Amino acid sequence: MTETSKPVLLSGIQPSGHLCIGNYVGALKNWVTLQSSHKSIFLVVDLHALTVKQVPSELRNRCLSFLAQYIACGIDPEQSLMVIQSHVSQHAELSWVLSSLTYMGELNRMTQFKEKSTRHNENINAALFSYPILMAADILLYQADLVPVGADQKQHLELARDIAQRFNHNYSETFTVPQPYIPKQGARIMSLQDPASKMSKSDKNLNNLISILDPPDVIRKKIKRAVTDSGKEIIYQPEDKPGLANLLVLFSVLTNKKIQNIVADYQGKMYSHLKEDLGEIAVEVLAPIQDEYSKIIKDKKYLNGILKNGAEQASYIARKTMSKVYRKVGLVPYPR
Ligand code: AQP
Repeated sequence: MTETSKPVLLSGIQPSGHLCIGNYVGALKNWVTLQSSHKSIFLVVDLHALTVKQVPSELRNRCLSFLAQYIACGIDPEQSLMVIQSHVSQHAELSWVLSSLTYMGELNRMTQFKEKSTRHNENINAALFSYPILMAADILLYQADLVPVGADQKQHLELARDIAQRFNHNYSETFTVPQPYIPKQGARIMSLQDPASKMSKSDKNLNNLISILDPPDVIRKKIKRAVTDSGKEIIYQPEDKPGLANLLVLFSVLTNKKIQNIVADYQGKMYSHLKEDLGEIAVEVLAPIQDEYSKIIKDKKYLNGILKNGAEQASYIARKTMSKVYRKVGLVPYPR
């Protein structure tokens, strides 16, 4: 397959909190698998991060840190574009146009808005509400065919598809209607202390998540302390034993072993055995990533080179899409 005939893959993560094992399993790991068969663009979506309060200097550092973690996890800068969202101004421009095609009722139905406005009830701002429109713009700007995400983003992706179809219907064929790629397993890793909630990278309780950069002892300790039920038997029953089921899912995605085989291996053993082994497995998966990260993060020239190249190539595609969009909706072209 030639570079130009490859389907376009786009995904992004907002630089908030600590990139966690949920993001790794639900998103990053799949980006790495899919990058060679696609023309891939991976975003650090910094404009999205503004929907919750940020400390500016920390946000700035986190953008570079996330980029370095993408590379340490296996994203190849020779193969894929890596872009900071705010470096391509067309994201915000397209978002404005698409907001004129999105209904309040649609945004009102978004469960992430409901969940985040409960979590950040001191700051329920308009951007938090219109976040899915900016996400649609991120995707449609690059005519993405495939968008790998965790299960929590499925609803936003469906909205992006609806908006694309609406635009195409109103103004003629313009946008590719994107397909979601949701992993069969690991699409929703749960919080370690509260297995009824999703593991989230900006959770204030750091015991709820395993950060990609957590030191080995911290990883072991967090898994050891993960909430499970008071039973003894190791079986996979997400309804009755959600904490244990979450650990089994993690075990399975990190080792590529089937859950039923893991359950069989641990017959007659205790939860503590499973937790101990899972702690070692997580350390083994994350240690090489951490080593790589510690080298990359020091090389600001290398990182800036990747960002410059990413912004230039992404802007080229984005300008093409935007001039088409502005023309179709009836705006006057810039005089030449
Ligand atoms: N627990 C999870 N299990 C599997 N996948 C997950 N993702 C997030 N949490 C899990 C996926 O990781 C990507 C990150 O997307 P995002 O940065 O836009 O934020 P999010 O979906 O709101 O993720 P977080 O971790 O919950 O961020 P915070 O706490 O900062 O809001 C997406 O592909 C997501 O599906």
